[in-house]
Amino acid sequence: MSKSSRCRFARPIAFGCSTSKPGCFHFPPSPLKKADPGCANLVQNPSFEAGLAGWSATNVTITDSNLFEGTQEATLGPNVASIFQDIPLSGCCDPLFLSFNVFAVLDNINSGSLVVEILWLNSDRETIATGLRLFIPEGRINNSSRITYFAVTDRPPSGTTWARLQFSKGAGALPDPVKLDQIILARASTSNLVQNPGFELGLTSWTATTFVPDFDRPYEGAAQVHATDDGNLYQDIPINNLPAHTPLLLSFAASGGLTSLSVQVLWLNQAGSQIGPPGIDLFIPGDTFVAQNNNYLTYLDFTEPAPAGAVAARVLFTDTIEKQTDIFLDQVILTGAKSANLVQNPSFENGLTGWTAVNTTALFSDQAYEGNAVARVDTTGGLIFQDVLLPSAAGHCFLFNFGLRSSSIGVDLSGNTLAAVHWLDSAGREIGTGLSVVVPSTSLRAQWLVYTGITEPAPPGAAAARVKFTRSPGSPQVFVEIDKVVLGRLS
Ligand SMILES: [Ca+2]
Ligand SMILES: [Ca+2]
Ligand SMILES: [Ca+2]
Repeated sequence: MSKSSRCRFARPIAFGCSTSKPGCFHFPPSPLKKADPGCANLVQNPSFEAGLAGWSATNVTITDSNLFEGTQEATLGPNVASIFQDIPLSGCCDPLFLSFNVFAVLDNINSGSLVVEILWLNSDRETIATGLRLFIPEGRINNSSRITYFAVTDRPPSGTTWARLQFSKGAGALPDPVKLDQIILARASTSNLVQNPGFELGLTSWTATTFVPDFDRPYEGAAQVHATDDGNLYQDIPINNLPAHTPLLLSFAASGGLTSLSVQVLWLNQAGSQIGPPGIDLFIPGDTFVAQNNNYLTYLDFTEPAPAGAVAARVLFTDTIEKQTDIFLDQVILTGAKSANLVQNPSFENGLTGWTAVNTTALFSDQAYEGNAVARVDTTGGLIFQDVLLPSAAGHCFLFNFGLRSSSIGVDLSGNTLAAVHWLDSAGREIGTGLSVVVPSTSLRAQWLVYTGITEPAPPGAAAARVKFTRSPGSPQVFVEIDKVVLGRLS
């Protein structure tokens, strides 16, 4: 047995255990260990539903107040704290896509900073390179709204057999604990194609009117961009080194006042002219940003496959100031992907077309997560689902993403919402569950929450995915809204 294959069965439960080989931790396979993680979520116990099993943690406890997903979450701190997990990588060297959700305890006034790292390790569990180092400045994680982060690593160097995913928290103003939940790490098709994606080099590689660099508590790093007037910001990103007709994944973070934002991915030909309709065309109303209490809201979507002749993708942000306010942007991600968003009428802009609903209506909203309409589930409970055709799905994993909020403020309860992806055979019969996301009643604060998951590989015979949301009754008058449902292939 080779060194690397022996190490791949090790578990990073604790340091200092007996080991026959320095640096290589020999533990029996844990019940949490997946046989071959493949394209699925590579993180073991990613939502802390089994406490800290699979994680190595210092000053981290498991808590259950104001949850994001499931019944438990990790709370880092007070003061400094860290948590990490070593993840075996079967087959080198795809970049990895990362997502996680952070929040502060209710009486938190200023959390410490958070550093999120992905380190590439060799078979002896020695660090050979850094794949990602994301810095979230002190005070950005607060109790006014949750943030779902997205990031993509570099391509790991050859010899990488493990990825170490690590969160380290600095001390803030007490009480300063940071809550962490719903961690996703999955294979991506490419690393981030955007140059200077987090504006750490100001406007280098970008073309901007009115947007200027800004350094006040960004989403990540030490810089963001800021506009106080109508304007736009764009970057043209070569895609002619990708296979023809490649779809792309776009993500970004935005915050601001009463300022609406249009976000497009446009296809450019060799002459630099736009061809075909936009690959992505999103609209975020100004009132939506206001409702987030000046904290960042993140987005993720897939383009249609690039049209013939496309050599570049232009990522274009256009802001419209509705009153004398402003807008901030940070962390723009564009990677190759393997499908468009497969959901029909994903943002309810065409009412409930394509969806089957009970006690759920589509309606116009000034505070839609995206566009001008949302699906609203009644206070008595209700459901909505769509069967999404999946061409050649078997063995592939799908990224699932949606925005959800309730009208609840304070202690009013919204009921539980269960979101899931079920596999269907060609006769429309359910043949398995790909993913289940539990949105607990207590997690909702009248703001948009961004949920993301990765399904398990689709089983043989899977011809469609049933994307469904089911909500139990909450307090009278408290409804739940769902918007912009995404199901597509990262890799
Ligand atoms: Ca959880
Ligand atoms: Ca930044
Ligand atoms: Ca919408």
